[in-house]
Amino acid sequence: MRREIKEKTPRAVAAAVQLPSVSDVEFEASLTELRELAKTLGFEVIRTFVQKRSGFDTAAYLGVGKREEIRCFVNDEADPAGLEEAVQSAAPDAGPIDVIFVDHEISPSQARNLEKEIGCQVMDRTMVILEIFHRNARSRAARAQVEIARLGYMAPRLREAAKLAGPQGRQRSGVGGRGAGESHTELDRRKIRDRIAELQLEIVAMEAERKTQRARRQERQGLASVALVGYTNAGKSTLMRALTGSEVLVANKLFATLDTTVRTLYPESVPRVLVSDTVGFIKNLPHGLVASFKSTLDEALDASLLLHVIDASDPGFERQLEVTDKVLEEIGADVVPRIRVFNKIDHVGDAAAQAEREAALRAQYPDCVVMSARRPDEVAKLHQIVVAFFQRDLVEADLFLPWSAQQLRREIFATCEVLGERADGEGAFFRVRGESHVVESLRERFEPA
Ligand SMILES: Nc1nc2c(ncn2[C@@H]2O[C@H](COP(=O)(O)OP(=O)(O)OP(=O)(O)O)[C@@H](O)[C@H]2O)c(=O)[nH]1
Ligand SMILES: [Mg+2]
Repeated sequence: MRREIKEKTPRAVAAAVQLPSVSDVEFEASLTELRELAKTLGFEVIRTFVQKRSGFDTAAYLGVGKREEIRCFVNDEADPAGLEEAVQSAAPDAGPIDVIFVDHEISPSQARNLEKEIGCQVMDRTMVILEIFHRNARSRAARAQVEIARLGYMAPRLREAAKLAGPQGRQRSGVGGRGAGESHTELDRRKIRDRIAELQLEIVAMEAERKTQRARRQERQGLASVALVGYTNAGKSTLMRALTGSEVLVANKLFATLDTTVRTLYPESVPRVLVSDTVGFIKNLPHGLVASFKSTLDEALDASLLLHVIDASDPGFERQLEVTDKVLEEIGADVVPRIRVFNKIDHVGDAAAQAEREAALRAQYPDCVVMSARRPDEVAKLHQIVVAFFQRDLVEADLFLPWSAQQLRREIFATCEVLGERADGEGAFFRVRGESHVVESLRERFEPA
């Protein structure tokens, strides 16, 4: 009885075409990632079908033979060309296949044809990513941005559905406020356009609000800020937690973080450093999402330093590193100083393998940091490196504060490091270290003209 009540994990297969320009390693890494994405959505991928082709099949992405093979597998029929697989699929735990995941963005008509022929739902890479973003979006801004991207993805697919429905899809005029000869789809498309416009207005308003907040924050706390950027699941939020002692969401799934969070580096330093956690990158991020998440990544553009976090234990880390570099370039953040942080070194085999990987990384990327977010001493070292970066430009100076202005004493301690203090009949003398503009503005305010 119990077994029947228990919800079954939906089952799926994955499929991909390998183009001649794509190496085996790259192809495999991308497929592994697709299966990871599917898992994040709660699916169990029980089989992967691959095919080498000079191009995608215009009608249905995969070639005829491969489609037939998948159809047989999904429908549990004997495949004349692959009897062995059919036997395998007839195992007692076999259940229906709910979805076929495709590792490229395919056209609406390719998806429809594939769906009809194989007899189960098709989800392409873009749709999978959109769905994950949709589930994980928390803030109002993130939700609006994801909805825009989803609507943009859906619009041409509705058109496709209408084409298939044929002339019956057309409705007589005047019904339900529809214009003359306007079909359901046209109406839906108009609704989608209106909704997108509405959401865009909302986002503009929210952005304006955020800009003011950000400006206020920077004014209040100075400009020292560092942003954690990098591929999804690299460990950005884990490092954020470790560096700031805060409780941000950490999860072993893709795109756990969709909003930028900002916290103060802890233990606090002079100058105070703000750390922001950002949305993770991925290969072929749907275009709609690149644009809509630009505002989230703007935080990275504002930062004075980027910590580019890379999962050193992932076999595909080099590809992931390139993707992040490319996106940063696209949003114009490639001019921001950057430190490469190779994380999860604890996850690279045994001690010998870790040492070997570390040496290789250091040779290839001078000035990089190799560490594990799970080792407090290594987190402390990263903390030091960040602080040192912001202290590079600090100046030492003497400040004099007359007794009449003692209420400003707190401000000195809040914004500078006080190296020494002595007093005489007139007031107090401070030897301080701080950012030059901070020291200058303190001096202007304290010292009588
Ligand atoms: N072994 C090991 N695991 C780590 C390390 N850092 C993070 N992880 C794990 O990696 C997974 C992903 O970590 P997150 O911090 O959520 O990754 P993220 O980069 O914020 O991911 P998104 O928000 O999805 O972009 C979690 O299961 C972490 O516990 C590390 O140094 N070593
Ligand atoms: Mg995260």
